[in-house]
Amino acid sequence: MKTSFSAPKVKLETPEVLKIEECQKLLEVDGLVYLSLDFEDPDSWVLQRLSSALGCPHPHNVSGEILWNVRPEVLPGQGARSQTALSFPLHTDCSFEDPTPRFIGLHVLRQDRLGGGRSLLADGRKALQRLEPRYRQALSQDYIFGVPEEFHKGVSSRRLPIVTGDKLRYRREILDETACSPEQLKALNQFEELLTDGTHQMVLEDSTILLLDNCRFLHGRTEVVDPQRYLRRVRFHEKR
Ligand SMILES: O=C(O)CCC(=O)C(=O)O
Ligand SMILES: [Fe+2]
Repeated sequence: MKTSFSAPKVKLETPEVLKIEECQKLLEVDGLVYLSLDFEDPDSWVLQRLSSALGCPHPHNVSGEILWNVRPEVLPGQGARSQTALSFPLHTDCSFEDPTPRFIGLHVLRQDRLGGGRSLLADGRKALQRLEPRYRQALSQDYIFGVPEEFHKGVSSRRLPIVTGDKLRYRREILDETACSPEQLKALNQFEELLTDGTHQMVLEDSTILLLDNCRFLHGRTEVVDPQRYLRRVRFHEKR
């Protein structure tokens, strides 16, 4: 695993100037952008504004909430993994939904001050380019994605391809590997190796926002150590 990583950076000096075009371009070309805020934003106003200027926000639940708290407030098994202190292997968000939100954003209200909760990032497109063509073909076939219980909405699994053109969805732990062909399993293993090889660690600092192309970059985190670590998340679709 590579240890340091330099995402394209944008500095916001005031909430009046959100540099939307610059962010849009960076998301399109580089697949990610790391913003630092020179002002207080306790309500994640910037994150909300960015998500609706760059796309269409995707509600997290039936009550239509756009912002989701990511902090260690439940025990493993009692809610969404993002709300536990557990580590999170590389994944794309909502991999089991169709369509998946194209982008995600994370606003850091308080970083883990005890050295945990480090972000893991991997450019899935680069991994796909290095994958043998027959495995790329296998990843374009349907896999069965289990829908985590807390997100069921009446459906417990979906058949979906991991790769569609140059877009991908991925979360290995919810794939039904017993339903995979031997070729599909080999493809998963090679893809995972390439991802691991290209994984970077990044410490997201207080008052920053990370925007990711969720169909290109995979993200994850190491175990959260600081009970006060606090991020807010948005997901959003491309503008139609
Ligand atoms: O806690 C983090 O750094 C990210 C958690 C995560 O993957 C998510 O909220 O989607
Ligand atoms: Fe995630």
